[in-house]
Formats: sequence, C-alpha cells, structure tokens
Amino acid sequence: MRPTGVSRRGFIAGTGSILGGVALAGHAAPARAKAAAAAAPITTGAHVPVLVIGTGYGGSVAALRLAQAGVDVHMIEMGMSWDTSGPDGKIFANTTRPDYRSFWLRTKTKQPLSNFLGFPLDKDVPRHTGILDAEDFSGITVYQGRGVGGGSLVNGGMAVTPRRENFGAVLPTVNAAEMYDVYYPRANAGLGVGHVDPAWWESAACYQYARVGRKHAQRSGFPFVFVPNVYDWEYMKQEAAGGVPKSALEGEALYGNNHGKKSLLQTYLARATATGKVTISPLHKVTSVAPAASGGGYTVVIDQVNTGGATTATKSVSADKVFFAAGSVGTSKLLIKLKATGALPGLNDETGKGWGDNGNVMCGRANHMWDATGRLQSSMPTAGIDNWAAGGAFAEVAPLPTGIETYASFYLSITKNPHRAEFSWNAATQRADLNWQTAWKQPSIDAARTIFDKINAKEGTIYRTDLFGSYKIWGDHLTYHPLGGAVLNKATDNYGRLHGHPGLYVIDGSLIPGNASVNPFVTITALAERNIERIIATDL
Ligand code: FAE
Repeated sequence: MRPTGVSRRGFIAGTGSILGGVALAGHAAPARAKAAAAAAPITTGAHVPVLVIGTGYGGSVAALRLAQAGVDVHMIEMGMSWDTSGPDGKIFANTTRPDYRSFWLRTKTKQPLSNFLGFPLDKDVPRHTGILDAEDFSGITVYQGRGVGGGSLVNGGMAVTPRRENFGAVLPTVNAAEMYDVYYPRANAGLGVGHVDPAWWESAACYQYARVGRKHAQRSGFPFVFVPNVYDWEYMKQEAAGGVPKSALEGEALYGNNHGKKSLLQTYLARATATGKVTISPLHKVTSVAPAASGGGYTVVIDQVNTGGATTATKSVSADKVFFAAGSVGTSKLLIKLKATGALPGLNDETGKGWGDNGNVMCGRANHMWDATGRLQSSMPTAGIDNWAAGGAFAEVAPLPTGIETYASFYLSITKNPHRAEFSWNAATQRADLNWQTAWKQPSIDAARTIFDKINAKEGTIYRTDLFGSYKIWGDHLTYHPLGGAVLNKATDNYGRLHGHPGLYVIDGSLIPGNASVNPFVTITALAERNIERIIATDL
C-alpha cells in the first residue's frame, strides 16, 4: 500500500514490475495456448516424481521452481483449462451477464451482490464446471476460483504487500527481513505487479468512483492509499482510448478477464509449462493420498470429472512427493478427511484448525447526486482506505460496474477479526464441515464502521440497504479470502512439511493463520517462494 504523497522509496521495496523476467502480455491467448498444450491427463498406474494438487498461486510457484530444478511435475486441477470460446466468441463470461461458464456446478447463480434497487439479481444457469465456486458452509459462503490458474482467474488482481509492521501478526514464525528483502520482491516480480499511472488515474472516467472514494476518505481524515495490481495498465489505457477489445472497462472480473489481467496463465504457469517439465490434468479431482503399500512414496486417487460434474473415471497413481496446493478450503478439506479416515494417520491435531475469512465484509454507501461515481467503472480496484492501525480495517474502494450511474460507493473491507474456525470430518455426510458462525462477523462490521460511520456523518449520507438483500447493510455472509486450516509451524513445520508423513507438503493459503491484513495472494506467493527454495535445497 502506498500512501498518497509518500515517495516510492518509503513504499515497500520490489513491488514494481521492473524486476519481472516474465512476458507481460496484454492478450491472454498465447499463454493460454501454452498452458493448454501442457494439459495431458494423467493415466491410471502412472508414477510421477512430484504431484501438485491445485494450480493456484502456491501450486504454480512449486511447479515452476521444481521444474527449474530439473524435477518432472504433474499438476492435478479439478477445474477446467479455460481455453475454449463460448457462443459469444469469448472464453470468459461478463460479470453482468453470468451464464453456464460463471459458476461451479450450480443451477442458479449466487452473486456476491444478490440484490439491486429492490430486485434480486440471481438467475438460473445450466449446471457446469464454471469458474467461480460459491461454496456454502454453515455460517459462510466461500468464493474461490476453479480452473487452471485457481483464484488468479477470478480475482480483482490487487497485489498488496502487507505493511511490514503488521507482518509479525500475519506469519509470526517467519523471518520478516528475508521476506521483505527476498521473497516479496521475487513474488511481485514473478506476478508482474505494477502501479497505475497516477496522472492517467486522475483524469480517467473509469476511476471517477475511486476519486469520489478518495475525496470522502480524505474529508474524514482517513489515509487513502494506492494499491498495486497485476492488470496491464498500458492495456487499460488502450481500452479507454478505444483501441483494443475491452475487458476491465467492460466489467470483466468475477467470471474471468478475456484480456489485460495477468493471471497465473500469463506468469508463473506460462514459465512452468515452458520448461517442458510440467504437465497438467484439468477436470481431475484428488480424493485421497495415502502411503504407498510398498516402495515408499504415496498413492493418490483421482476422480476425472466431466463438465456436468459427473465422475467419468477413477485413477490411482503414485508419487514420490505430493504438494497440497488446493487452496485453504480444498487443502483443509482433504487433510481433515485423510486424517479422520486413517489414510494419513500421522497428521497432527492442528490439522483443519486456524481458519479465518481475512475479516472480509462488504458495504455500500448512497452518495448525493453531486457525487456521481460514473457509468463507466474499471473492474480493477486501485485504492483503499487504510484505517488498520486506528480501527482494524483496510477498505478497498471497489467498483460497481453496472453500466448505469448508481450514485453508490462500494467497499470490500479487510478487518482484524480474531475469530478462527475449524474443519472437521462428518462421517455421516462424508463431507468436511466448517464451524464458522455468521455472528463472528460482528468484529469486522465494527471495524468497518470506524471508517464508514464517520464518512456518512461527515457527508450526510447513509448506507445502501439494497445490495445484499432487503434492508441489509452488511455483506457479512461471505469471504473472498479464505486462509488457514493447515497453519505454518503448527499443522506443518516452519516450511510447510506435514508432520508424520515425509514427502507431503502444504504450499498454499492454508498455511496463513486466518488473516493477512491485506489482500492475500502476494503473501501466499511469497511464502511459497520461500518454502520451495528450502525444500528444493534440502529434500530433493
Ligand atoms: P487457489 O488459488 O484457490 O488454488 C487452488 C486450486 O486448487 C483451485 O484451482 C482449485 O480448483 C484446485 N483444487 C481444489 N481442490 C482440489 C482437489 N481436490 N483436486 C484438484 N484440484 C483442487 O489457492 N486476492 C488478492 O490478493 N487480491 C485480490 O484482488 C483478490 N480478489 C479476489 C476476488 C475474488 C472474487 C476471489 C474469489 C478471490 C480474490 N482474492 C484476491 C483471493 C485470492 O484469489 C486467493 O487468496 C488465492 O487464489 C489463493 O491461492 P491458493 O494458492 O491458496
């Protein structure tokens, strides 16, 4: 986060894209073709030196660095490879027009903003292995990306390095100096993180909503900060000028960006597959990992699924080493099941614990007519209100890309919420349960109110009550940022090695104990860079 008016030197080092050794393509097609070429479904009975479960941030870092070290890697991904155009000629659906591509195995959409001006927004869609999973647990819906590229396919691209003074609370057992000197810069370079051109931002119509957000923050005395993003800013300028197909300026984000955004397909995964040592099985879901009957290593059971979600084959393969990179929820669910069913009896009692929602809570404010937020809104956020030190909240000024003037300011707050939930295996339903309670969002609401009650009082404005249901102010039913469940130095050692089973590793968001103080993917990537370096040096 870079406070306005603070020099680049005072900002966290290495967040620029200048260090990047990656091709930062504005167009996604060539990289996507490369990843598709690497898609080679695994066959039953196969043996692989390293199997990686999941193709999000942690999995992609592991695959790239292992491949560069000369190791053959096979990645298993339950989602699709997203390389085929739909009837509209595009790979990804627009945020305002969800269709069969949008949701993971649902017959009705479950949009984070469920209502608008009194009308419900959700609609029927064909059941399909779509890109966004709205996974329901008892007290919370957890949104996750599905497909080769994981969460990088659907997220807002906000690439935020936590303030160093907050890092001790994020990963207490990790050497902060190493992270800020080596691994955060490496992650930011590898992800292609960059900053919006401030001069362009000041006049761009598509960021009027953000400038209104800044005005209101500053009039109430809150620090307003710019945040880096992985979107190709030159491409966005061309979108605004009308020279290229639009993506962020056409509201694309939640169901994928057809252009402009550097997902993992353009960065880590492109480099990993270019080594020739990484292959990927899309539409394959790992259901079991257990010590092999003989010869060491692990037996991994995998369901191949079709786009309707039905299992078409069950495969059994063996691997010397297995990396769990299925995301906080995916990895936690697998581990808690494997522990409870006796497949991995050595896992310790920390398994499934320490899960948090990164304190996510959403809200909208209704502005006066003189504070129009603009019909054209870029779907890529650029800025936020930093009240972490004083009130425990960092609120990103988020877009509402509806195509009409809404006079609304919309925010996703990341807050200091102390509650942590736990996964447990339910033998009756054969599912993993999570014991989160909706009431546990109250500290997040209180923290967000430290910002928005004050702004509303100052501006003479009110909260919107029409976005999350009827007369409901807070989007307190969801998270975009699941973290924890296999916490570093608890369920694993201090580098992600699972206890009790040599050769099994966790390398994704489940290592982070519930809160990152900012949007999490840069920290997930940096921690993965740190851990894989140690693992390659000592375990291979
Ligand atoms: P993740 O990226 O979720 O990858 C896990 C992969 O494993 C997925 O592709 C799964 O389909 C796959 N998988 C799961 N289970 C299995 C299985 N059993 N077998 C095979 N494959 C499996 O994990 N973060 C930010 O920092 N900035 C943002 O602006 C931001 N915006 C977001 C917006 C939305 C709508 C969402 C949903 C998330 C957002 N995030 C953002 C969060 C970010 O995407 C998330 O923290 C990371 O993607 C997590 O990375 P992991 O490597 O842990």
